[in-house]
Amino acid sequence: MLKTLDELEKEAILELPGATSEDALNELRTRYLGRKGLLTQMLRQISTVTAAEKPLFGKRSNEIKESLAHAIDDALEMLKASRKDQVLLKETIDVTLPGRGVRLGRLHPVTRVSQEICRIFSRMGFNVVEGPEVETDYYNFEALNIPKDHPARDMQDTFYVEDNIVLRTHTSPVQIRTMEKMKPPVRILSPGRVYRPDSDVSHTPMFHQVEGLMVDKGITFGDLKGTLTYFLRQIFGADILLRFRPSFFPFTEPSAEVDLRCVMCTGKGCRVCGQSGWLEILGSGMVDPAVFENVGYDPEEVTGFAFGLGVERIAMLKYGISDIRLFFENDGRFLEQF
Ligand code: 2NM
Repeated sequence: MLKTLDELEKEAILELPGATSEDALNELRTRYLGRKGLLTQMLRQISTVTAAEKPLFGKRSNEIKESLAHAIDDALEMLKASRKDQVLLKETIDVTLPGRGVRLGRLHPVTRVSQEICRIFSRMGFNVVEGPEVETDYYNFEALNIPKDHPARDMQDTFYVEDNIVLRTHTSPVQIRTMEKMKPPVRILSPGRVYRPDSDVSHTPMFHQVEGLMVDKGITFGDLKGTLTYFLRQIFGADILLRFRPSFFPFTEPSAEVDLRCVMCTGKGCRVCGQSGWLEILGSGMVDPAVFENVGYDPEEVTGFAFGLGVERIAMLKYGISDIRLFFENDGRFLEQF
């Protein structure tokens, strides 16, 4: 009987290295030391052992039980320790690695130019006013003295949402709305998105405009010239050459377009200026008395000037960009240059 006890111990010791998982070790423990385990069964046979052998049998089986239990406990401990080591190894952080740089965003060039324009006029006392992008026919056309048969009202030139509802084709409706609400003196600037169904290298169906309006007693064409000249020198530099050329708009009389001596060829004639040596930069004029009547101002009492410009166009000339669509492609290689 003692011999089989030794054999049992040897078997258990041989099996131990093969139990490499917690489950395997617990299974081993149950199989040998459990209530129905091999060693327990062996102990039940103590009755078959001679009286002389009994003390030694008992002692040996207790020793085996103890040492096996210890061996299994030790193996479990080691297993836990090595698992912890593996976790620590996997989670090691190399604190000497250089940090990942935080990529900073920036303002879109159109936003920057729009803000720059607003800042220049703010310094001259203009207040920035915004308004709706979906407008009624009245505010977009009628109040601005644009007649029912005017080509600007064509489906080809205006996005119609419904009968009498349009996407604004300019920001002038904001100025009409403001004049309806306040009495002169008025000095406002209205930046914002406008919409026209055009698409080529210099037109996109949505673009940005800034329009300005100054109304008071005694405002003259001289005020218009002085204000716009000062503004354009702030944007393009003090050494630019400007030309005020007679034009026509339904909402101003007289009207003038302002041309800038071509920044590319300095007047010699090139592709950018269409060989003319001049670049059209903005439209302007003295507000037509019919517009003042529409907002309840007395054209005998007040006069005013107004102007409108395309922000993308200014940005293109300022930075030498030849295709307006670059502003809307969201290509970082383009946008990061500003
Ligand atoms: C332009 C050119 C000339 C303009 C006129 C008005 C208003 F509402 F006062 F009548 N706002 N903007 C105007 C005048 C706009 O854009 C080329």
